[in-house]
Amino acid sequence: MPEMRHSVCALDCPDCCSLLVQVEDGHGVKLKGDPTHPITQGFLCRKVTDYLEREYNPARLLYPMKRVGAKGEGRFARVSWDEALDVIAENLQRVAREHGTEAVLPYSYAGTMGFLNGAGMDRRFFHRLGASRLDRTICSSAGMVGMNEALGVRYSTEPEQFRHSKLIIAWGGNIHGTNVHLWPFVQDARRNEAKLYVIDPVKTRTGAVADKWFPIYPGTDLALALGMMHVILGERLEDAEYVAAHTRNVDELRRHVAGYTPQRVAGLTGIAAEDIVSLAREYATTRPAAIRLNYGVQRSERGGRAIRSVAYLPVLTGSWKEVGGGLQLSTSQGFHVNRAALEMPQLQQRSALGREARMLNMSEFGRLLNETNDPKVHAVVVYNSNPAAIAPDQGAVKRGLRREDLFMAVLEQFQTDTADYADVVLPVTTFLEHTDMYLAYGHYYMQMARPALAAPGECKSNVEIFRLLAKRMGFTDPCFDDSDDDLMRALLASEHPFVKGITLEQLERERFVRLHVSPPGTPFQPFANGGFGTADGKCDLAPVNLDYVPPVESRLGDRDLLRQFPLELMCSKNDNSMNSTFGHRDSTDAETAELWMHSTDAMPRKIGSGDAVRVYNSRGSVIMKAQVNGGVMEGVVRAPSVRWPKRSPNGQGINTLVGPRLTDVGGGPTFFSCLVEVEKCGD
Ligand SMILES: Nc1nc2c(c(=O)[nH]1)N[C@H]1C(S)=C(S)[C@@H](COP(=O)(O)OP(=O)(O)OC[C@H]3O[C@@H](n4cnc5c(=O)[nH]c(N)nc54)[C@H](O)[C@@H]3O)O[C@H]1N2
Ligand SMILES: Nc1nc2c(c(=O)[nH]1)N[C@H]1C(S)=C(S)[C@@H](COP(=O)(O)OP(=O)(O)OC[C@H]3O[C@@H](n4cnc5c(=O)[nH]c(N)nc54)[C@H](O)[C@@H]3O)O[C@H]1N2
Ligand code: SF4
Ligand SMILES: [Mo]
Repeated sequence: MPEMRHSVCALDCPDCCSLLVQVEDGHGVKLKGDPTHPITQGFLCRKVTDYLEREYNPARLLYPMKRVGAKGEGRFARVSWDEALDVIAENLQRVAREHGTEAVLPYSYAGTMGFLNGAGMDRRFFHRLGASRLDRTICSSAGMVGMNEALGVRYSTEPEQFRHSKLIIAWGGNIHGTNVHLWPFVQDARRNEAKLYVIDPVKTRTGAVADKWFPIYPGTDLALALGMMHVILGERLEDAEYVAAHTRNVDELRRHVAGYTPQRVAGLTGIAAEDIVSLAREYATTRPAAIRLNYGVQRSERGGRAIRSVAYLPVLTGSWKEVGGGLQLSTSQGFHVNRAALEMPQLQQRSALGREARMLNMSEFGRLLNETNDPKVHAVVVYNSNPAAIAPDQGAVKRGLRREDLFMAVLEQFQTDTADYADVVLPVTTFLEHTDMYLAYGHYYMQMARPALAAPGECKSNVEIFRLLAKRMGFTDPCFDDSDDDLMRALLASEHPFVKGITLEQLERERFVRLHVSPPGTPFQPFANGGFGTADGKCDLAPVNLDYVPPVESRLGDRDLLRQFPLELMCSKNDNSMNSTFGHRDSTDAETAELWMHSTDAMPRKIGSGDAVRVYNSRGSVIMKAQVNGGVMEGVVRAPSVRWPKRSPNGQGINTLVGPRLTDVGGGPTFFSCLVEVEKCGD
């Protein structure tokens, strides 16, 4: 029998799979999905099935290094851990002394979803230092605000319940590509005659196999939801009893949506009026109906309010009463662990200006590096992220990273574009090599994992690195001696009923533990009897700020911009990679070099599949390879993302084209409100 060790996939994916590593002579030879995990169900996505390629890749960073070339050039020399940590500590202390502690900025996101390595010792370290705090908005903050505005709390339908649905709507979500462990439940439902509809400007893998694909103009979901509510409320298809008992202000909403007739909404969304009417009727009368709302919708200028309006739909129809009804955006809020005990915000130091350390928005990284003053950012520590590839307004980001008066340390597994700009690079472990505890944002099982494989070279975990740095900085607080187990126990010390009673021993023994969201064997139905997260438990339907306004960068937006840059760019997720994480792979590089086009847009530009094209707007240009493949609606181009910029012919990545504008609420980036023009290279 081969030895099988357990681990948990730490990538930024809703599925948070439980996995098994087959080990021979201490060497991992194969990864498999854990057959006993109710959501993983024994399989992994392709990118992680191949993860050992990454684990043992000769390009893995194995030793600390310091820069010997120019910033961005990527020339480094090996140094000892002692020297690397000394250089970082000296520079952070120097910056703090000369400019104040707020001149230091951590930059991190979800390279690992683990609590300890994602938001553990690092948070303690930067609080204790008094560094600027980072507002982590890059992915989901607009949607979070939209959900909070609608429901007051962000609980979601469990994936297991989708098998009971009779109508599933993937709304701005590519289930098969980005959330593949929901797919078996969708297929179960379809075997039971459920329909799957997809609302997306792109014919994704999911759209291609759905019962119907509704191509929608980017950034117009708010209009579609208002149009559907027009039909539902106009034809009295709402669940009057549920609405009367558990909502407020439905009459105001009814008056508001009266103006959003199917004809008007058809003009705004590109979906035919009769399709809007039949979609609304079918949604309201098919029981149960579930919406898988994903994050695509909220990466546009009006994205937050769009999420809020979609979240009203299952409230109006009373769909939350049914097993297999409701809506899923994210399950993460169910994980009511004791984050304060882990992150220790009480360590925060007052800044030299006598205030609480300021909060800086990571989606504005370019602006932060180039324009922010009082104090200017003089030191950045990057971990779990690759901002030179993934942050908007890439030109500004890179200009900032080239600043000679900026000190930067990067904790990485691979030599990313960001690492090329570092003064010091520290090699870190992968999730297969360190201990961590995990939430999920696509199910309700908590998990933990011990190292399954030995760390290669001199790699250390983020947790260990921040422990060591704390010592170097002279922080004597005992919390910097906490072991990984201490951190996990702190996290589990929660009084919330969803978590209370779950122990480290139980997680270690059972691998995954369902949160106590409902009694064992019963479905979690957060709003079956109302109970929204508002003061009086009612969902407020008042249509405040719920008028449709087109994104500036869209086909109904700024006329002048549109004349110059008539195509809407969707730089959405690539099916076989994970943001920029697999950018070292040739297969990923090839997939993320493609630009999908509609033949109607390609023809007048004399572009055919395989042609090198220049995609550009006022912010820059990116060289890609055209694919005229019927995968997008007219007027839309798609770039499966995110390619490593340094692998593209002119060194510019797709986010060079994405502007700095933020979403309506939540301060999120607007990756999917981006106008471009395309021309054939050489013309
Ligand atoms: N394979 C793979 N899986 C991933 C990731 C990955 O990079 N690759 N990334 C992970 C991360 S970080 C996240 S946040 C999740 C995100 O998971 P998803 O939200 O499913 O992914 P996105 O590609 O951001 O957006 C989904 C879809 O929204 C569509 N879309 C764009 N604009 C609009 C719009 O205005 N209206 C509508 N209706 N649709 C629109 C896009 O075309 C896209 O197909 O996936 C995670 N899983
Ligand atoms: N054009 C475009 N841009 C996007 C998006 C898009 O759809 N299109 N999506 C946006 C979204 S939703 C998100 S969430 C962000 C994601 O942006 P990021 O969170 O920056 O994600 P990745 O690009 O995957 O980079 C994660 C990095 O963390 C490293 N890493 C992994 N584990 C560890 C660890 O334990 N320690 C350390 N120190 N490093 C580790 C990996 O090697 C990798 O380089 O990108 C955003 N940018
Ligand atoms: S990336 Fe997602 S689907 Fe793939 S193994 Fe990890 S958690 Fe599972
Ligand atoms: Mo994300």
